[in-house]
Amino acid sequence: MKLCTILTSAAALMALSGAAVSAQTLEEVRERGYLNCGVSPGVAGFSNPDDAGNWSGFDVEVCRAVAAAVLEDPDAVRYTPLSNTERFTALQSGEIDMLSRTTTRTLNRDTALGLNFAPVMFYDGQGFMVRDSMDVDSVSQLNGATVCVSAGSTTELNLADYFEANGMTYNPVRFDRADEVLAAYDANRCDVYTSDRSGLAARRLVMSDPSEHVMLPETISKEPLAPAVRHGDDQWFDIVTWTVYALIEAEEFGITQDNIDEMLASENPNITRMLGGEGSPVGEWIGLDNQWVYRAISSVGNYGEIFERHVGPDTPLQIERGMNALHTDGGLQYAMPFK
Ligand SMILES: N[C@@H](CCC(=O)N[C@@H](CS)C(=O)NCC(=O)O)C(=O)O
Repeated sequence: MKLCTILTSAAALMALSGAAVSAQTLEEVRERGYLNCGVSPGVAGFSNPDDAGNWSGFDVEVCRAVAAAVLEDPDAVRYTPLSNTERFTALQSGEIDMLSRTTTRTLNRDTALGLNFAPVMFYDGQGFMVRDSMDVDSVSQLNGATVCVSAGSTTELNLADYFEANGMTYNPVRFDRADEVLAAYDANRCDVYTSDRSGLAARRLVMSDPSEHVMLPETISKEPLAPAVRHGDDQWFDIVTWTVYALIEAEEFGITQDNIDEMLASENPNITRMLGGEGSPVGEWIGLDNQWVYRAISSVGNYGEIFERHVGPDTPLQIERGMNALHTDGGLQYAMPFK
């Protein structure tokens, strides 16, 4: 049996028992007084602790928005840094209440691993980074290359599929932790570093000399990155799902962290209903108070604000909105209606 099959079967067993761990996540979180959120262990722009241990980033904002919605306090979160290989068992075993961590939604994870995925926060794809000095400008020139890759990721499988499909060979150098992958590539142990394009942009920032490395043009996969919860708790799944939609819907309506109080008096009933204005059913429907959407948005801003603050063109990551633009701007971000 291949190693990945063994890992998948073990995780599937955990998933079956995990579903019974808690169908009452909301109650547990309330009693505990804080949310347990699983994140990446230090990826610039996505989830990074500062010297005082305060976490920030695009993925962290989702945890904060959920904590604001359910606990009335965006700071009521404990962050658990998890590697690619640790993340699913942490969720299945109940160690964390949700995972917000550059995690791709796939069939295997959504079914056999016992997870439910909230809406996609970041549409990404797998890319390749090489040294400029290699004088390579396409993946097609990488036949026989040594490739640094993170274990337990979609990256590993995409890499194998792509090279096989194109009749090329490669030597994989795998590590459990992404910082080991980065260190090995930075130390010249591999010709190539492959990961989600956003992850490569983040990792390049902390290389010894970022200017030495270039991203190849090919994107070889779809990596829809989404928060996840475990199977078996529909209400909790609804809360995380609709908190993400609230952030996107807020951008669609032009509701920002700054203008949200003026928006409460909007003439548009769709806006006042969503923000919990008089007679709004949004709290009753989801099992929270009526201000849960208001608190999520006022705590972290709308989707576009979060994007610009952590990963957008004016940040060190310099990522364009691209597929992550609103559907009205030609992108894929589209919130379901709050009615
Ligand atoms: N999206 C892919 C790849 C995830 C991934 O490798 N993310 C990197 C981004 S650089 C990460 O979080 N690394 C942190 C770590 O594993 O320590 C998946 O879900 O398998």
